[in-house]
Amino acid sequence: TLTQAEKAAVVTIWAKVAPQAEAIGAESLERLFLSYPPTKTYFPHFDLSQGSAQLRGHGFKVMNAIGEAVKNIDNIRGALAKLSELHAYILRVDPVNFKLLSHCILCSVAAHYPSEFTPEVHAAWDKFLSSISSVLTEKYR
Ligand code: ZNH
Repeated sequence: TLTQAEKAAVVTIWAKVAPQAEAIGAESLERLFLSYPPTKTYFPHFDLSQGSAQLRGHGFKVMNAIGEAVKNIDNIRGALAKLSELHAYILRVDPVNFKLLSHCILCSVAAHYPSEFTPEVHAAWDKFLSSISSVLTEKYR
């Protein structure tokens, strides 16, 4: 669980990211697909070319879900319950991929907000993304 200071750091950096959610989300997906090509197999029905409408739309949805988790930082499990079921029972995304996407989101945020991205913010955001990944993969069996 996140400390009060970590929660505060997450909320602060999210305030910067939120208005750019679509751009940051799409960039994170581009980084994911370029650095870890096997992840593309989950999106056979998508146009994955840079800046495509589907990439931007999906990037926005992913970042929006992260925004819900920020708003409900004391109850991430409750906030993402539906998404957790979707990923476990329907999409069946291999849990290792959550670490890869989290890393790519971390890189996008760092690249866009270098001066805000202190070691403390880095650590807090990393821990927060891990909590989200745990929630989204906990229903697997
Ligand atoms: Zn996921 C979907 C979020 C991860 C794959 N996703 C999705 C959505 C969301 C999300 C919000 C939408 C839903 C609806 O529509 O209802 N994810 C998310 C998050 C995360 C994730 C937050 C983390 C952080 N995913 C992921 C991964 C993968 C995925 C890692 C692989 C690689 N997803 C996916 C898919 C889908 C989704 C495939 C479906 C898409 C379409 O549209 O089709």
